[in-house]
Parts: sequence; structure tokens; C-alpha cells
Amino acid sequence: MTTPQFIQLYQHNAAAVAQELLQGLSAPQAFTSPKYLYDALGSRLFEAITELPEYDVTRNEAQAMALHTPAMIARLPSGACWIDLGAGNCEKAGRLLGAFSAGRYVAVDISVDFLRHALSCLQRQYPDLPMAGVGLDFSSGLSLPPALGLDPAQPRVLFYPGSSIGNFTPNESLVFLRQLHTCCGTAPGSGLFIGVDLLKDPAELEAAYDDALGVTAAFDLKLFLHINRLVGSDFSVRDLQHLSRFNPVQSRVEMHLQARQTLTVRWPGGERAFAAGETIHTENAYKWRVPDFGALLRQAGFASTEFWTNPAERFAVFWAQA
Ligand code: AVI
Repeated sequence: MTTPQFIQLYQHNAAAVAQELLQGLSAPQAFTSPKYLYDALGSRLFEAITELPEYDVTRNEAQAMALHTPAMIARLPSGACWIDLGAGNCEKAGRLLGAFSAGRYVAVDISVDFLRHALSCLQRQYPDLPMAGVGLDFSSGLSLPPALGLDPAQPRVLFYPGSSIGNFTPNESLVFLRQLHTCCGTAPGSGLFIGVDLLKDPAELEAAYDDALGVTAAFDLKLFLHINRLVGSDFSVRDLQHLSRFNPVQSRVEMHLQARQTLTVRWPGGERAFAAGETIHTENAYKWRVPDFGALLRQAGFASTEFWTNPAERFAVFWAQA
């Protein structure tokens, strides 16, 4: 059995994190980056969200992949190096690796410590598959470390499931997709395998981001417990309520936290007053139409695209050949 290689590139810079957060919280329309939703409790709450009746994104993607595996196998290069972006518990790739006969598996996530356990389990399942874990925050740019020793002659499959691309604006998506195109390298057959949640009824979308049990509200509110730890602020989650709104012009669901009454939040060296009803914008989830996302992939440099959906056509999985 081979053992996974681990490379940690992301270094937490407390001052830079605090500066970024406080800049957003001080803006006329206060905002925070969705990446801060995912501390240990946030990641568990997100896993719970994926089980909710209102949030079908994860189930629809799994259905689309399971249903079309033979057609996908026919397109994706065999023996490729799979590069799993935002691998988390490596569960999605774990389900596919057998079917797609990969030549190497590289899991990328912000923390290599988080990947350690998942990769060790996966290695037992695929004892002969060379594996590596890379700790990298690719939300602000993706370039893979030379220490990985990627073989330029081996095709690469970049795997970006879960519609995480939906948390970027279309412009940010284009920039990011261009970086992914570059990361595909030059070996023939390489490409990007990416999941995208599709535009649907606004009422259903709003419910998906504001479920009856209040799990998404807890996920959103808990962000401020994390922010209190990161910047020393004194947000009380009881002063805020969670909102989900569909913005038809931007084709996105917006999550906001709204001040229940006038409040002032303080942190070392500063403060911010919020009027009753004022909001902090915490996340966007863009919902795409298939032709628009295909066009975006081609604009990013991908030569050809193909897609498969679940039967209800609520989620699409694209294969974009570099
Ligand atoms: C991770 N990401 C794709 C989820 C989404 O649907 O935008 C995060 C999420 N936020 C609220 N519910 C789920």
C-alpha cells in the first residue's frame, strides 16, 4: 500500500483575515466572504443542510453522476490524475475513483489536517493509487505546487463538484475557470468535471436557503460566532435574523443577516452601528442556465463542453475538455 503525500501551503494570517473581515463589515452594504462559514461547526451544519428536504443540490448532483456514469467514463481520460478541489471528506471522489480508473488522486482543501484522516481512509480503499493532499486556499487563486511533481504527460481531470462555483460572481467564476484551464496542463484529454446548480422556481430556491428546521439559519448565524473569534467583535447572534432572497436580475440567491433592532457592534479599535432592518450580506449562490454556463466555460478557454443532468433537470454536471 502506498502512503499519501501531504503538502501544506495555506498559512493562517490572523492580521490579514481580520483586515479583510473588518473592511467588509464597515462597507455601506456590510458583507462577509462565504469562506468564513466553514469552521468546524459550520462544516457540520453544511453537511446537515445537504440532508434537508428543501436543499436538493447534493442529491441531484449524485443522481446525475450515478445515472450517467457510463457516458461520463466514455469521455473522461483513463489513468488521469484526479485533482479534487475542495475535497473535504473526499466522499464524492471516493465514490467515483473506482469507476473512472484514475492514475493518481490529489485532494486540495484549505487544511491538510482535515484531509489527513479522509485520505488515509481512501488509501485503504484504493491501496495502489498514489495520493496526495494539498492544504491550499484556492478561493483567491489556484496554482498547484511544483512539490507535487505532476507529470506533464499524464492527463488531468480537475474535479469541482457541489456547485461551489455558484458562490462566485460570474466575473470571479471566469477568472477562476481560466486558472483551472491553465491547471489542466497540456496532456491530451485533460479537462474539468464540474457540478452546477441550475436556475429554478424562486420560491423553491428561497426555501432551499431558508429551510423550515432553521438549519441554514443556524449555519448563517454561526458565522458571527466565528467572526467574533477571528476579530474580537461582540456580535450577538440573537440580535440578527437570517434571510434568503432570490435576486432575479443577478440570478442568485442571497443570504443576509438582518439586524432585529438598532445595534452597535464593537471590536478592538472600531465599531459599526446597524439600523433596525439593515443587513450583512453573507453569501451568494448563483443559479445558472446550461447554455450560459457552457458559454462561460468556452470563454475561459475550454475547447468543448458536454453536460448531463438529473432527470428533473435541476442540476448539471459539465465535462469541459481543455
Ligand atoms: C457550498 N455551496 C455550494 C452551498 C450553496 O448551495 O451555495 C453553500 C450553502 N449555503 C447555504 N446552503 C448551502
